[in-house]
Order: sequence, then C-alpha cells, then structure tokens
Amino acid sequence: MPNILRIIDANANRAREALRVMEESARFLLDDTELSAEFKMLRHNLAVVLAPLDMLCANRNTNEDVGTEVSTKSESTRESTGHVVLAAGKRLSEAFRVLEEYGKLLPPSASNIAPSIEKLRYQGYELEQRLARLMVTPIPHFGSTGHSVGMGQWRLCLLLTEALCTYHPWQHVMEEAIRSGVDCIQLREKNFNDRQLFKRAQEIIKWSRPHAVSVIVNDRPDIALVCGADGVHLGQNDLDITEVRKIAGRQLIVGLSTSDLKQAEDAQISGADYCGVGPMFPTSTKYKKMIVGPDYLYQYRQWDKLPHLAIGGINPRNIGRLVRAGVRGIAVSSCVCAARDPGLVVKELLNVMIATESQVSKQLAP
Ligand code: TZP
Ligand code: MG
Repeated sequence: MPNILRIIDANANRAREALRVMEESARFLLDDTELSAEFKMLRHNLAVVLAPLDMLCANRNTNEDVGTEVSTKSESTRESTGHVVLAAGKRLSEAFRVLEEYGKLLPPSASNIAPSIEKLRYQGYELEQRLARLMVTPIPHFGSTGHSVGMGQWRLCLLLTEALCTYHPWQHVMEEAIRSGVDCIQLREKNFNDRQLFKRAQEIIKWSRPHAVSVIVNDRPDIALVCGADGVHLGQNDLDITEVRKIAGRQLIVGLSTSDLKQAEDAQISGADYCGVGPMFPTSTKYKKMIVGPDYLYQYRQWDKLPHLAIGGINPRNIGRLVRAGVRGIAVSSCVCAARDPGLVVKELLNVMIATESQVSKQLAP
C-alpha cells in the first residue's frame, strides 16, 4: 500500500501544480475572473477528494525518487504562453488518469476516490479546452511577402447541417465537435426559413463563444450580421463580396468558395478574408461537376495570399494527402455529422494532420 500512496501523492502534486499553472494564465494573462475561480475550485475539490488520505505526505520521498533526474528536451523549452498552458493541460489529464487508476486499488474506505477523480478529470478537460481556446492563437497566415496578414488560419471548420446528423441530434454533434477541437462552425442549412436560421445561428453562437470557436453563416450576410456571427461564407453564385462589404463593412469575415486560381485571385481583389479550396475529393454532400483535388490546393499554397479551408469529401483516411499538398485548414461536413462518434472523428482529423505535418517537416529538414 505505501508504494501506491507514493504514486497518489506524486500525482496529486502534479495535478495541483498543473492546475496552478493554468489558473495563473487565466488570472494574470487573461484577467478572466470566472475561469480562474473555476480552476481554483477544481484545486479545492481535488484536495477535498483526497482528504481521507491525509497521511499522504508521509509517503513522499523525493530523495529516493528515481524519476526526478529524468527530463526530456521538450520539457525545458516552451514556445509561448499557449504552449505552457497546453503542456500543463496534458500533465493534468495524465495526473488525473493515474490518480483514478491507482485509486481503484485503495481499500474500501477510500473506494469513492477513483470515481470522484474521474469527475474531476472531465472538469479539468473542459477547463483546459476553454483556456486553450483563449490562449492558443490561430496559426497566423503568412502572405507571399512573408508577413503575418489579416485573420488567422482555422484548422478545422465543421459545416453543421442537421439533416446529415445521422446518429445524434445536431446539438450533440456540435458540442462534441467543440469539445474535441474544431475552431470554426459554419451553419449550413439550405432549407431553413429565415426565422429558423436566425434561431439556429443564435444557438450555435451561444455554445461556441465561450470556447472561442468562430461561427460563420453560409450564404446569408444579413442573418450573420443580425445574429452577431463572426462571418459569412459565399459561393460563386451568391452575392458579390463588394456588395456584402456595402452592408457588412469589416464587421464580418467573408469567405468565398474557389475551384481555381483565377477565382482565388478575384476573391482577393474583391476583399475576401479566406478562400474555400475544393472540392478535394468526391462528395455526396454537394453536387460538384468537377473534382479539382489536391493539385489545386498545392497551387493555391504556392500563391497563398489568403487563409484557406480545403473542402470536399475530406476524412481521417485522406487528410494525409492534403497535408502533403500543404493544407493548413480544412472544412468537413458528413464525416463528422454522420459519425457514430463525432468527437472521435474530429480528434482523428486533428491528430492525423499534426502527425503528418511533423513527418513532412522532418523529411524537409536538412
Ligand atoms: N463545398 C464544396 S464541397 C462541399 C461544399 C459545401 C461539401 C463538403 O461536405 P463533405 O461532407 O465534407 O464532403
Ligand atoms: Mg452559397
């Protein structure tokens, strides 16, 4: 038993420290009273859950801990405050998981510890996501001059369409997608009347704002403006961007779907903020005469004057091909909306993206 208590002691400290690191960011960097109070409350609740084991300290034996000297290179540097928060979040979830697993071996008098820690682990995950959303800035977009320009570059935009949500209500799909890391949601409902659209946009905004997830309305600058969305997405046959700017000025991010470089250049000249780039692969979500494929994405990235969202038939199995063509951001609909586990698909997309990017950059390194 004492050895298990040593593990619990070490991980209780690790969790407390990680929470404190995140709390300091919420408090001093973001001045976010509510979020820092929630971190504080989680630290407090951790202490309450572990209180029955108050002899824990007696099990601390740092001198004999064979792990104190072991550290990796990645532990000694951080690129930004966002990375500090991400590293702390990872430590927190690891520590909670260890507490939960070894807590299951405690005697019956402490049998509520493991399930209570499980609850705290979920709360920690939620808070970490909220903080990361506020701290980890979007990837800057570097224009052809090499300077950071305009808005950032989203990573993963979900096109949310209720009729495509096969296994779950749309709210569940949205919540899971947000929890799992989308940074943009586009409301895409072709058959809603104006009232329905307005109401749906408001609901999505209410859920997305606390997580710093952008909300874009498809086709309708008027609805986007009145409901306070971040932007509007237009197709080649929708209202011209110059006309949209007349009513929205710079109040809305404006995106335009493009299928070749001429359309992308026109989009930039008429004041678009980003381009949809596609379709990448065959899709049944929207009728498309022609699949332009990853070749167009590659050309786009050579030009690269605006942030982009590659779109059309993208899923975790083919995203690797797009990363090799230079993709930085994608928009998906059916592979998430129609998934049995939408959150898992979002995580898979992001993980494959990150893993392939790191493979590609290693191959390019001298
Ligand atoms: N525009 C080009 S392809 C497409 C749109 C709206 C459909 C994207 O949906 P999916 O299900 O990810 O192919
Ligand atoms: Mg349209």
